[in-house]
Amino acid sequence: MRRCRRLLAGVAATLSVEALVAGCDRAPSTLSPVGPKSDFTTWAWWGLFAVAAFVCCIIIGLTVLAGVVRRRSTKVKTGEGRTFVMVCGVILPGIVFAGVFALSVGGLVATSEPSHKPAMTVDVVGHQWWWEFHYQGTSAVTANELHVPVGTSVELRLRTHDVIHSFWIPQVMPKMDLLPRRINKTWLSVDHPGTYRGECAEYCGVQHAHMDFALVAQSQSDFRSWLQRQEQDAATPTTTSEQQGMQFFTSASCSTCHTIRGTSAHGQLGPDLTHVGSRPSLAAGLIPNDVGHMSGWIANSQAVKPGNLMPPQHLSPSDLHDVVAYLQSLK
Ligand code: HEC
Ligand SMILES: [Cu+2]
Repeated sequence: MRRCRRLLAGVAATLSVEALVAGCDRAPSTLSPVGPKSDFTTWAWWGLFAVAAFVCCIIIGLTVLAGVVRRRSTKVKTGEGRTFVMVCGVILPGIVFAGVFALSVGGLVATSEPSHKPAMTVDVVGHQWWWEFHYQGTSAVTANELHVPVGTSVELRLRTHDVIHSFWIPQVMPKMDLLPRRINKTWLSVDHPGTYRGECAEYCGVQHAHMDFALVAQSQSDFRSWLQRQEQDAATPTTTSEQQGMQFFTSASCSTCHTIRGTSAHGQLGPDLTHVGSRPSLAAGLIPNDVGHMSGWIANSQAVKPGNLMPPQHLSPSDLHDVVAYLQSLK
């Protein structure tokens, strides 16, 4: 009875762990692809899985057989055993490896260039620990948020501001490293509108785990109007609080690290904040973008993302209130 209860408890624990994993919707899977590049990865994954499962079944079958069937004669002709080892241990695995190799190389070649000439180019810059996107031919710069029109090939030029990072959007494209003193080129294309999570896939320091970004695929017209808004200078503050917030921002240390286009803030160390109010999250996907979280971040970002490169700022409560009101108004 006790054993039965223990077993039930074990099953319940396993189920609740599974429920937890299932509820973990932040983990995007390469097995639900939304673009031509990840289609190939998914195919390759299932292909390898099928081959591995097949081989595994044969080995289990042979093992069982060896246990069940009694050897009829104790004399084994040496030639027979050698042929078996040659075929099953060398020739068959050789064929399987050659097939998998050909599949991989074929896939790499097939997805190295898009089928259509890229319609636009985005410069991607990796920073410890956030992402910057420059839309070539426009003045738009965003942080941790890459927007693209759906069904269009987009060229990406990747570089790093500091150490090696790796750009990965599991549902859309395989990884591509960002290397010092080098520009790596790749491309992506998304089939369905939606928001897809991307992340850094190369350990790059203490906050590597909090270096996410969102890929937002939009219809052509939505994308165009989004880009037009992002190209504009920052909104002029309207309320007194917002005006004082802008005053504070441009005269305090903030402007030495952050840019707000249309003001005297031209810092380059931190994210461009020209349209920060329009972003759904802050600090590379770590916290939602609302008054409470933004205030907490500005007052002491080190408590939120320890080790990040924005030092603690010492603001009076009223300055904090005003600067948050101003930044939130920058839609
Ligand atoms: C020494 C440079 C530096 C100074 C000074 C600085 N910041 Fe930052 N700030 C950063 C960096 C770097 C980040 C990105 C941190 C990360 O996500 O890892 C950041 C992030 C932010 C973010 C979140 C942006 C986003 O899209 O995620 C806000 C808002 C912000 N800073 C506001 C301010 C304000 C307001 C001040 C002045 C009171 C200020 N910062 C001063 C470097 C600085
Ligand atoms: Cu990283």
